[in-house]
Parts: sequence; structure tokens; C-alpha cells
Amino acid sequence: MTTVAIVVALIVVVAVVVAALARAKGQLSPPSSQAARQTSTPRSAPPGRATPVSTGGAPPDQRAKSVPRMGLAPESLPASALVPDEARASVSGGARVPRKDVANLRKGLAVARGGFIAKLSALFQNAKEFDPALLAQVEEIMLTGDVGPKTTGAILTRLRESLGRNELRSEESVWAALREESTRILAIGGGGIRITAKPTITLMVGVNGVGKTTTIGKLATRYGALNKKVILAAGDTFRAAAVQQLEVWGKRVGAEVIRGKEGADPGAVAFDATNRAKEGGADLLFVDTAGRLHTKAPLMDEIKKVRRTIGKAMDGAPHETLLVLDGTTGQNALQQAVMFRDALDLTGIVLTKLDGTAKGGIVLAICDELRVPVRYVGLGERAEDLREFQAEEFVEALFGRGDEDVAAA
Ligand SMILES: Nc1nc2c(ncn2[C@@H]2O[C@H](COP(=O)(O)OP(=O)(O)O)[C@@H](O)[C@H]2O)c(=O)[nH]1
Ligand SMILES: [Mg+2]
Repeated sequence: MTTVAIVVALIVVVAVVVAALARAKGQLSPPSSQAARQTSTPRSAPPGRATPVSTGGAPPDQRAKSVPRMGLAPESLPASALVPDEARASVSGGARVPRKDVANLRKGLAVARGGFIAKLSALFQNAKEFDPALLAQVEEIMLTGDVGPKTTGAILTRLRESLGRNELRSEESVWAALREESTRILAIGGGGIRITAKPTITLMVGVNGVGKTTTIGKLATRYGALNKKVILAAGDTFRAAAVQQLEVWGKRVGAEVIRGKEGADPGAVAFDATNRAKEGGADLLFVDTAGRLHTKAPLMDEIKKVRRTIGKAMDGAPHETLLVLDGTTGQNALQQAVMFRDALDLTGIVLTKLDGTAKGGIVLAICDELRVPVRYVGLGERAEDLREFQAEEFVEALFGRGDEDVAAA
């Protein structure tokens, strides 16, 4: 009897202890995962450096799912790509930016992040104090990063105001102020070609070698994949090689290429192509043109004439006139843009070769000084290396801090 009582008592005690332990574990788990998230996102993680792979506390099954969907080997994934979709949207300046897009764009901007942004990062990390002397150094780095004197001056004025209000007390607050200012400057438009007519005609202009023909090829690929009927006009009649280059893209994409004889009047080619696009029921026509020096008046007159000729063949055309600028040419690109803007009604800018510059600040200077929106950025030579420009996403990718943004979301 006594033995039975002892056994029953023991069973009761064990049951109570097990239940208490289970309860305690349940209560403890949320704070511990929160702690894991905090430790994986140190306050000072620099944007220009490799950040430790953090899962933001995501359960293993969610992590595993995100890998095959990206179609990449796990080791080649950026840290932020290992975070579940719902955590990838971060709030920045009010708009939600999909994390996957930011991660891809960030890869394309790796050189700029390793250059001008990494310099800012090192400066903030080593700063003892956030004071006017530090802001003077920020100013210097921004100037070397192609942000340009006028735009740098405007950004620095805001930063000094914030410093005066004692709002720049940490590295995080300086980044936040820089991001806010940059977003404000870049948010003057953007986004891809607006298909407002059939055919929607885009005239591509710019100096030699900036990437006009390549950008047309990339755009034709993109719209072809969307089942749009695309026609290309080989308006660069100066060089046979230029026509061939466009024909290679045309063949690859399955787009008809309208060409004239070598040395033909580019206006005549554009006129014929516009009529062909109208008759053939094309959705989009891209008109390639010869590279021209913005300083040569006859060449600028010629491109104005091409534009007028397209308008004669179709009312309201061209619907888009995009100036292509090489992002690696810095302030020179800005000068080209001023001249082209004054000669033509530009609807936007395509900023190419941003994959090859350690600067990248030129995009801020263009939007601030020209007030012409950047519509696309080129991040490589392949068809898929063209991105529609969105201010929020760009700022996140350039200045963003990867894991920290995710943790804050
Ligand atoms: N890295 C990189 N190269 C580019 C980009 N866009 C164009 N290119 C290259 O720049 C060179 C000149 O391009 P092209 O389209 O012929 O220039 P165009 O004279 O303005 O028509 C080519 O070798 C292109 O592959 C880009 O976004 N990134
Ligand atoms: Mg060309």
C-alpha cells in the first residue's frame, strides 16, 4: 500500500515537472529567436562589406524553399535572398520594396557599393563623433563618388540641419538621413516605357559607345518575351557594323529590322520604319541612331530632324525620347545630358554600365540637376541586365544594409 502510494506520488511529481518544463520552454522561445535576430544584425554592419548570412530567424523550412525558387546555388545567394518573401518587403520612405529585387539590383551595383558607399561606411564606423568635421569628410567622399557639387551641396545642407537638431547621433541615423535625401532627389519619376499608342515609338539618342544599340536589344528582348510585336529601325546609317549589330539582336529576339542603304538619311529610315510599324500592327518600334557628339551643332540638328520626321509619319510620335548615358563617365555624362535635353524633348534617361563604376553617385546628380527622370539602368551586357529604375529600390540597393533592413521590416 505504502509502495503504491510512493509510486503514484512519484508519477504525479514527474508529470508536474514535465508540464512545468514544457510551459517554460514555450514561454522562452519567442524572446530567444528575437535575440538571434538581433545578434545577426549588428548595428554597425557596413553596406560595402560582405554581411554574415542571416536568416532573420526564419524557420528552416522557409529558408529551404527560397533557394530553388531563386534558381541559384545556395552559396551564390546574397544573404538577403535567404530570407522568406514576406520578410523581404521592407518599408523605406513609405513604399514597400520587394527584397528579392533589391538583392538582384544590389549585386549589379556591387562595384559602386564596394567603392563610394564602402568609403562612407568606413568613415562612419571609425567616427568617434558625428560632428561638422565628419560631415566635411562625407562631402568629400560624395564628390569623389560623382554625386556632383550642386547635389552634394544640397544633401550636405540637409545633413547639417539634422546635425544642428541633434538628430545625427549614430551611424544608423546618418544612413537614414542619406537615404531619405537620396530618395527625395530620385523620386522625380522613373519606370519603364509607357505603352500609350500602337505602335509606341522610342527614339534612342546619345554619344558614341554609351550603349544605345545594346539597350534597344535588351528592351526588344524584354517586350518580345511579353508577346509584344517589336520592330527595330537601324537609324545608325554611318557604319555598316552598327546595322549588323542591331540585326543580330533582331534575329535573336525575332524582331523585324528596318534598314536603309549605308549612308542613307537616318530620318528616312525612321520614317519608313514608323510606317512599317503602323501597317504591320507592331506594338513597339525602337529607333536606333548614330552616336553624336553633343557639341557638334549639325549632328544635333540632324537628330532633331529625325525626331520631327517620325512625328510626320505618326502624330504624337516619338512617344519616348531616351538619352543613353554611360554611367562610368561621371560629370561628362551630365554635360552631355544638358545639351541633349536642351535640343530634344527628352522623356527620360537610360544610365548604362553602372556595373562598372565605383562611383554611382552620378544618378543623383542627373536627377537633381537635370530634372529628367532616369527610366532604366544598365548593369551588364546581357539582355537581362537592364532594370527599370525605381527610386526606392535603387536607394535600398545602393545604401541599404541588407540584413538590417530585413530585421527592421
Ligand atoms: N558593362 C556594361 N556594358 C554595357 C552596358 N550597356 C552596353 N554595354 C557595352 O558597351 C559597348 C557599347 O555599346 P553599344 O550598344 O554598341 O553603344 P552605342 O554606340 O551607343 O550603340 C558594348 O560593348 C556593350 O556591350 C552595361 O550596362 N554594362
Ligand atoms: Mg549603336
